Amino acid sequence: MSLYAILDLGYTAAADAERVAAALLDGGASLLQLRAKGWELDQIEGVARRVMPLCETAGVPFVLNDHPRLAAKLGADGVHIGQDDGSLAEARAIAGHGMLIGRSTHSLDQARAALAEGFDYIGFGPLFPTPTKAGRPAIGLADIAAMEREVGCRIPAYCIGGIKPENLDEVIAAGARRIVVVSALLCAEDVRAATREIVDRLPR
Ligand code: TZP
Ligand code: MG
Repeated sequence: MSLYAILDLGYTAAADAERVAAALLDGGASLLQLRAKGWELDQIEGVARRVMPLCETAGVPFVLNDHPRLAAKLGADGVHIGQDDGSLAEARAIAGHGMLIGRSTHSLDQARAALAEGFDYIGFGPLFPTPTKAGRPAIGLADIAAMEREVGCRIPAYCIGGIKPENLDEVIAAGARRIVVVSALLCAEDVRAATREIVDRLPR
């Protein structure tokens, strides 16, 4: 089981990006995304250029949220797009072949559709209400098992949204095999220790 960490500039100051990314990587994250909602492209580029070498050294893919063109310019390993960010074909035409392209999904039907379209991986959630995506209804845990059977066995599927140490066992028991954790890591006093604690609790 693996942990996908998101360095979200809504939580982490740009000046702290390298320190926090290093802590997430050192804690055992297997994938790292830079998420910077509402930030100017040149600011995002600056942060990405500081974080990417850390990912490269750690051997962890670097994924950029939302911006296929910038992901291509940076030579990122991946780009992540939402339901309203156009088709895979459009993103692929911009990002090029060889780049991982992930899709946010918020239901079993959307997860099935992302698999059929050919996305490299999906996010599935939010499982629980979360301040990181305020206003987005929680989908609960009931569909995780079916999603894993139909989609997660074909492409990596990362359960996301409100996952924290207190509910991790419940999420795993519901059938999740990969998870994303954002605020529970970025708001921790010791980001490396919080990351390590979650990674160590994931079944091998
Ligand atoms: N997509 C669905 S839920 C979510 C995103 C980006 C936020 C997850 O953040 P947190 O803080 O782990 O709930
Ligand atoms: Mg998006």
